[in-house]
Amino acid sequence: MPDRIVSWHPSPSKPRYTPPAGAVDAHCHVFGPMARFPFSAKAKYLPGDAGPDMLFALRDHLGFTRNVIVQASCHGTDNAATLDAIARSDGKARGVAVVDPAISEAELAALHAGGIRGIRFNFLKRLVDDAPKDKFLEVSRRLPAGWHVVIYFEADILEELRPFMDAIPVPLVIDHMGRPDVSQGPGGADLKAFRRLLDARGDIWFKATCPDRLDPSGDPWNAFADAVAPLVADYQDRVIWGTDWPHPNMQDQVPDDGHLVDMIPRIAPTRELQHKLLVANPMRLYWPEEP
Ligand code: 0GY
Repeated sequence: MPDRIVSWHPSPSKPRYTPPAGAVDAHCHVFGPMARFPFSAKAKYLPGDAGPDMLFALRDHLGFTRNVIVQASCHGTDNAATLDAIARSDGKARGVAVVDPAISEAELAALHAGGIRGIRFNFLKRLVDDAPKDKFLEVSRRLPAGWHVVIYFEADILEELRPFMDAIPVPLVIDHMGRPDVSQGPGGADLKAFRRLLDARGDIWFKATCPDRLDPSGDPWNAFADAVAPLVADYQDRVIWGTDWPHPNMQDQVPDDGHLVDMIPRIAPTRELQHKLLVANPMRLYWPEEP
């Protein structure tokens, strides 16, 4: 068996920034534990165990209250590990599943009962073998009320995906802003194209996440801060934030989660913006029944 990969920081620093009460880490994952929740035979990486106890300890350490757990590709379409983590969260976690597009209505209802509020379509060729747009569209028309679709793609296929995204009949949430080249700056071609996408529909949301993935200049990720702050300001009612812990595939450049939290006031400089980013917006998407 290949070595299992550890892609998270062993002892993240305590952030200097204190999130508002009720803050949501709206993009994170769990891995295993493998003995209970084996990884998919099609997984493109084999991570170490990073289960719910570790996730909730990090949540508390960073000053957050809730998590949105996104099914990672290493678990394929078996959402058992994600559902188990949600079940252990005492109502403080909800999730996004990855499903076989042939999933039945009864199975979707069971996912809803387990705290799932959306499904994820992953278009990264290094992570998944295929991404059948026609089947994705079909299942997106049968989702439980209030669900959304999360899409993960890289900037070079944004235009190609436009007709597909336009046809999805529920709100869209774009992972990591569609991975723009942030070194182009806030007016660069990638972020301009992303703004055109956001302007096309009022129900496209995005995650202002992953300076560690998007900014090769490294911590403290100045290019990310410069490029992303104007986007957060201009689309402040449809942006959410997350750690991306346990940082799949980042084993060569493991970020310090405390430093990731310290990016928040740089991309959302006012308390009002921070409250939207960390509380009001993710609550509308994931806990809409709460006032
Ligand atoms: C992420 C990023 C990655 C991996 C996954 O599902 C996944 O395996 O999401 C990645 O390698 O870019 O969104 O956390």
